[in-house]
Amino acid sequence: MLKSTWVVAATLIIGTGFVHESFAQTPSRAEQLIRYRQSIYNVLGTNFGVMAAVVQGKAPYDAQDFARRADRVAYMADMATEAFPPDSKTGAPTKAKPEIWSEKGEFDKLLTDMQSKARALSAAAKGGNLDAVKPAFMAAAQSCKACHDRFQAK
Ligand code: ASC
Repeated sequence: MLKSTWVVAATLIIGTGFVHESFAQTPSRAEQLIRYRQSIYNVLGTNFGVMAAVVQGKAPYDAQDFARRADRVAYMADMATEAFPPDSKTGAPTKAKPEIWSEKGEFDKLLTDMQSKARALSAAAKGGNLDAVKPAFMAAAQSCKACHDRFQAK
């Protein structure tokens, strides 16, 4: 084979590899939306989990830290409103059930309830009294569970 033919062949092989790599690194629209949703719930759940340990007596109560985490949870809960666009129903692994979109009225009710319980928890946490915070935390946890039971795949 001519030397130039080898150069062309090598360029094609290497070039094809780059093209494949760039495709692999560009997430689809659905993947981006699902990743966005999972980011919101990851930040929400991680902060809620730290608070849960305090409420269960497994970690010390630091009122300021607890209140800051409650604010984060309320903020993420608010962001969850934009976490379920129709384009994010499928396209990447997700525990979000299709019923979220087919029973949107019911889903929105549970989401709105969770947001309201998260705001109440954040308000209670500003008081700095763990005994007063506990019922607000339990109400928020129950609102998480109500939606997961119905709309989150196991
Ligand atoms: C958590 C967490 C949830 C809720 C829920 C409450 O800590 O990750 O999804 O509490 O389990 O029942």
